[in-house]
Amino acid sequence: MNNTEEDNYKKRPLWQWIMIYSIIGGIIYFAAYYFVLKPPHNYNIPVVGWSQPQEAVQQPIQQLTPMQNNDTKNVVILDSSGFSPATLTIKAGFTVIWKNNSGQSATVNSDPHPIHTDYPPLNLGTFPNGGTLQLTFDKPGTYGYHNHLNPNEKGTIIVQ
Ligand SMILES: [Cu+2]
Repeated sequence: MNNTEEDNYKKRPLWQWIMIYSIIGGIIYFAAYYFVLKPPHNYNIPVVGWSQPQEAVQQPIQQLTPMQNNDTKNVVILDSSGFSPATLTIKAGFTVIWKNNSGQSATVNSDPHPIHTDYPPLNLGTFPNGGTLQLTFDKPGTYGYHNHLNPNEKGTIIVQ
């Protein structure tokens, strides 16, 4: 009896071993995924040895939030009367798009003119008529900017 069982064990064909290991591997993979992903606010906690799937999940979530909420309300239009709306309030993580309808080249630069030092990421440079610029604001604050080529044209982004 023992001999027969041992013989059967040894004679187990390769494809059965492959199946057994595949099933075990699948269960471990699923369990690891399940426990890593289950906590809803766990995405920023590094999990040693599991960085690849975590990044793959993390990135779309971070990118979706501002995109879903942007629509057209975070667009600032520059025309001959200046930036409109002159003051735009957004939430942290949102992206502001500036569109140049002024008929000539313009810039978006951080206050104060002419040194542009308040918030260097706001030094977005020149955009031609019809062009756009954009910037995502991650930190709450009040950000003043102007068109460096016509410094009377001013705007403010308030990030909550
Ligand atoms: Cu300036």
